[in-house]
Amino acid sequence: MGKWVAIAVGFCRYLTGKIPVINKIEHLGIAVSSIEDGNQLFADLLGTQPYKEERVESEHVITSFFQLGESKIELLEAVDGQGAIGKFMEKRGAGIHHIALDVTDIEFELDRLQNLGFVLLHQTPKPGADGKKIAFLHPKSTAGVLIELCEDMEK
Ligand code: CMX
Repeated sequence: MGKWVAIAVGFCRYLTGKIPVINKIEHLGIAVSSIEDGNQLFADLLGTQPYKEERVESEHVITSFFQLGESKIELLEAVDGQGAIGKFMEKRGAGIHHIALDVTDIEFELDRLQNLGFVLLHQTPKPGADGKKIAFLHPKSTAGVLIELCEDMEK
């Protein structure tokens, strides 16, 4: 089954001229109990200040971002218990929450990964923090690691 799906996907790619492009780890998402304390901790650790702080209402979080070479670290504080971060903090406490991969064409990657058997948490991308279109894969289909795909909306 997997082999035939891969062949079919390869054939579609040949027809459409599209190839999967996953560019880099865009950021690591780290859940913290307080964005203020997290900012202080990571500013000390990295020797640099966060370049932005942003509230994302749809995700029930306040986020901050540190640039780290080509990648970033995103800190996430839950503003209430309703979102994914609130639930994660309640269950596991602070720690690495997700790995975000920068992709060139998020719709294409979602299609490709679903065809390969990965479980999508979002069929279509939605607006996320830091000017990105985002969508997640279920950690049960990615070795227990929550994966976010993101595409720069400002490119
Ligand atoms: N990494 C790895 N596993 C995770 C996880 C994470 N971040 N969050 C939850 N899980 C695991 C749980 O441990 C649990 O495993 P078990 O069944 O073995 O106990 C399973 O997934 C189900 O977890 P849950 O606590 O019952 O939580 P839900 O099913 O309600 O939701 C998830 C889990 C991943 C589907 C949900 O968090 C989600 O949809 N996430 C995507 C959106 C998101 O994370 N937004 C926050 C970031 C926003 C941003 O970056 O701006």
